[in-house]
Amino acid sequence: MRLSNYFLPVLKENPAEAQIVSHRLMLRAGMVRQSSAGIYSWLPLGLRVLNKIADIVRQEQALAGALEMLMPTLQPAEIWRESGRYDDYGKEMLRITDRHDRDLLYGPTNEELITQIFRDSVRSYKELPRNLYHIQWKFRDEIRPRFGVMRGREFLMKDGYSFDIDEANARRAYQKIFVSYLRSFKRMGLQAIPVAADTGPIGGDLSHEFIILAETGESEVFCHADVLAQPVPEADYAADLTPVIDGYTQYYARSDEMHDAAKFEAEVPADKRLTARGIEVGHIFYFGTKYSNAMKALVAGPDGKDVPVHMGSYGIGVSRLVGGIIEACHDDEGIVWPWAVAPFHIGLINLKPGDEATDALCEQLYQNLTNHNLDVLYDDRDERAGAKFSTMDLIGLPWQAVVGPRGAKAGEVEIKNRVTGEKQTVALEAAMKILSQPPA
Ligand code: P5A
Repeated sequence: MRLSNYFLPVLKENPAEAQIVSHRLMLRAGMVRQSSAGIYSWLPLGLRVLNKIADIVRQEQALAGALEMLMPTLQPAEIWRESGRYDDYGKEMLRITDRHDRDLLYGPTNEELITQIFRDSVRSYKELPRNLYHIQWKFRDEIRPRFGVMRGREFLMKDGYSFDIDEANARRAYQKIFVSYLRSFKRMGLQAIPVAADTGPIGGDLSHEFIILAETGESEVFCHADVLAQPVPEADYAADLTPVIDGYTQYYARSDEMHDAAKFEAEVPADKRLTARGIEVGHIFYFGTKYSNAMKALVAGPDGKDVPVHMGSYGIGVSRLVGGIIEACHDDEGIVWPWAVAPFHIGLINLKPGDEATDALCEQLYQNLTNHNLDVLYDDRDERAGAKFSTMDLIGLPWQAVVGPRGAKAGEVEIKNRVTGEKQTVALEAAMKILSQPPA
């Protein structure tokens, strides 16, 4: 992508409304713009990151056997009356009336809608297990939307739903998603801590939140430090996952909502007690037959008798993760993207557009890198070098490749590692090799 054709409205000044670093940097780097409280437009650079995160989620869900679908943002009120949540949900639910006076709502989550689809389509245990998910915008009319995309009113969620014949099978479905979430967050460059959680308005008795550590996080985590040393599991979903899950859940790990100070002190030796702030990036639930009973989602079991299906639901805050990753990955100059979610891998800076040798070397590098499936943002604008450097530092692409007239004559490129700040000057071929790998 040539920056001369791109839409990257960066801000020089810190926006006064942004209280935390990720919000500030997302506005300054031209990733998002607020349209009203807690509702954002995603500009091209921000959307690229959002899509990269969603794609990692998709790949890991596919490995775990979950199927992607797409449900609408607007839902009929009736199904929420059936489950009993229409009134329970209160003011967080945005209610809408259409021209025929029918009650609709902008979905805050999709347990009811997926249960309706399931009950109308599946009749027998032979069609189980199933796990269906979508990545769709949600609306919750939060009293205090804040911290940019971290606590929005409209936000992008991956939400998945599992269907099983009994509790034992449903717990296995839960374990698979537990593993897939650890793997997904790891691929985004994050270490997520699974903590025992409250089920809130979703319901059920088994639940974990996935929390990444960040000073500005809204949650407080109390855990045994050894949770952080657990290995990221393999995607071996045919294996018994209980040992992997036990590896994590054997230790005390809770957020403020469920914290029990006496238990924490009794179970965790003083030198292993970790208390920190964090961001909830995922939340999973096993709630048994809560919705299938209320909404009559029954399947015939092996003995021919109808039984309510056992369900779980699994959420990842896709748009929240964009902010969460920035909280974890930035420095004084700006964002420092992990390779896997970087909007572009390489920022190519032409120090003298119009200079024949410089243009030629830049074009060659741009074409070669692009042909190798690397995402390159080529700053071909007629701008001051200083402004180009600070924009690249701000938007945080993992590599910068700088070409000026002197280097161009010698066929050389200056490469900067955005993570370490380290610079090296190399010939074109060596540059290609270095730039095609994530920086160390
Ligand atoms: C699980 C999937 C649910 O809604 N139903 C379907 C269950 N869980 S949850 O914890 O309420 O939300 C899942 C994740 O969505 C993110 N999230 C938000 N992100 C931005 N702004 C918000 N206001 C917001 N609310 C929830 C969180 O990452 C949460 O873990």
